[in-house]
Amino acid sequence: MPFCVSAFYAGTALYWNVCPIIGDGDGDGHPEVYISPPGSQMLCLNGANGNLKWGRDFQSYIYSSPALADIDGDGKPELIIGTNNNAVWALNAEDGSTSWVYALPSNATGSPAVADIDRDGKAEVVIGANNLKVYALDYDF
Ligand SMILES: [Ca+2]
Ligand SMILES: [Ca+2]
Ligand SMILES: [Ca+2]
Repeated sequence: MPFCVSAFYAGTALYWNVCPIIGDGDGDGHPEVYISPPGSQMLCLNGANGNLKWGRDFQSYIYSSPALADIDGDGKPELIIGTNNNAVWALNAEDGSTSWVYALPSNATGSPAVADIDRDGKAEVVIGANNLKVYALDYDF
């Protein structure tokens, strides 16, 4: 069952709403929890005990809930997020290192979705931005 973390200003205005994603990002057969708490960090937690496996600060707000998928076809999942400094990141889900980063013309405030939308056998990353446009990124850019 999906769950999200919401933060509110004093009163009722929504301040932040992010949803973690759970999956086996390092291939050891045990799930990790990937979440960006309010701020600029992405955290990978041990799904069994909540211990931090890795964390990374993007120096920019993350309003984006992450996606976990093998977008380059190497058998290992990438963690995909958008950041408020106009970037879409694909991270090595095992250690948080950068696989690639793509610059958008606007803040990547949406949450990415991954699917093979052109049916070429390779996944695209689709994400909405603050300029009210939706971008589909091909891995082979
Ligand atoms: Ca794991
Ligand atoms: Ca991969
Ligand atoms: Ca495709």
